[in-house]
Amino acid sequence: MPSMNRVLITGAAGTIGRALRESLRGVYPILRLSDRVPLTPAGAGEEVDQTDLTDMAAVEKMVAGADGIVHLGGISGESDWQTILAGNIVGTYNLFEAARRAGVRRIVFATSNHAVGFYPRTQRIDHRVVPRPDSRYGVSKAFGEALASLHADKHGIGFLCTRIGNFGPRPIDKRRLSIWISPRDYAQLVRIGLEHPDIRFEIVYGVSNNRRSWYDNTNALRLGYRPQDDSEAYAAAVLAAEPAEAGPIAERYQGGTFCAAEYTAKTPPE
Ligand code: 15L
Repeated sequence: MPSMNRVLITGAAGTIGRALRESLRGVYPILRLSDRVPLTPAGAGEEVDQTDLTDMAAVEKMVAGADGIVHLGGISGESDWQTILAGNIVGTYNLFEAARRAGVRRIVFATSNHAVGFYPRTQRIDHRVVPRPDSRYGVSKAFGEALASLHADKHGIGFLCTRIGNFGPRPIDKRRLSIWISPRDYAQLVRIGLEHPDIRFEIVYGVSNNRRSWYDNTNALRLGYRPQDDSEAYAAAVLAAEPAEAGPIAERYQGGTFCAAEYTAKTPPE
């Protein structure tokens, strides 16, 4: 296992970042927490940093001394092209490139179900399918996966790309019953990404053990992932509260409303 003395978390002010700050406390000697917005002051075993990922000089300072990185930073949903370009294309490039220069050995990349959102809900997909992004955001996540592959093959950084479904204490609607991940299950995946002795470039689905899953997550199981939670425990309550259907395109594809937004094709893709 690569020695993990200092682990950097980008996007540490977001929902997942705040949860990981709690669950990884004390797991590694030093957690360096970074975001472009201010964070609450550092506690024991923490370092706090404020960096905009588009500023390469600042990114280089942020990664200095890190042994592993959990990259959650950037834009976490659909946006206009300039915003996606800056946060997720330039930002991810700067981070992976600075990590390479600094000799970082391991990166867990928070990619998304939206990198493959245009697969229909009737299809069970695994980590080997080609990307089918459902948005500019999804394209940026597919870009990050490709850039990770390049840095793994050419520079030997180990990457675990976690295609996160929907992170939260409980699934919030019918679609999320298929893609939900609980905080403790995501923390387990992150630890596998940082600690597994033999990771070069891997894609896994960041989902709990959901009975209604659209994913064949064999690759995560192979790496030792044993998810503890299943959205089914919440299914009855979620379905009883479900509002009207989201429309034919949103209902047909895994990415839901991300697929339906700005949709103009005459014939829905297979
Ligand atoms: C994501 O990738 C987003 O980061 C999150 O905000 C949700 O939209 C999630 O996907 C989802 O598909 O529910």
